[in-house]
Amino acid sequence: MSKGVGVSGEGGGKGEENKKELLEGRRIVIYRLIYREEIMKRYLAIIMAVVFMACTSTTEQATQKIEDFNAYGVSGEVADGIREIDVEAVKYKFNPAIIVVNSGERVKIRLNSADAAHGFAVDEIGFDLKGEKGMVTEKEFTAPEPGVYVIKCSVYCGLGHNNMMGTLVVK
Ligand SMILES: [Cu+2]
Repeated sequence: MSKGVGVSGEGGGKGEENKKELLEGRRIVIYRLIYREEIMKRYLAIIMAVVFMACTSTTEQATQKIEDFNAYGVSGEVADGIREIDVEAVKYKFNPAIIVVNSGERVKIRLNSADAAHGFAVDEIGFDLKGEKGMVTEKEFTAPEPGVYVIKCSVYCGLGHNNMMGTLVVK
């Protein structure tokens, strides 16, 4: 009888130990989860910092001043009140890469997509002229407020596509 009690007592002790072990184990699991979360947070912070830096670098590019282009004359020729500008698009650049117009005037872009399908887009003013390989396409817009605007290729044309950019200077 007493032996039995002893055994059951022992058993109870083991049970307690098991419980402790279980609790320890749970605590370790929780610590690991927290630790993992900390690492994830750190990764997230790093990713956000990189994205932020990438964003600020692109804005820097767009915040060039009109004065930086004083040496450039107005592009193209005016015919019937419309400034017509010929632009050639070839992997991976626009020629000319810098286009200068006067604010408020009507502008026609004639895009020669020489070697592949390209596009000529100025996102800030919602302008997008797409071109097919070996073809000339044209589209007009009214030159916006004076400023420096980014021209981008708007048709995927290969590995250098994302770097195919030009500058629209509105004086
Ligand atoms: Cu492209």
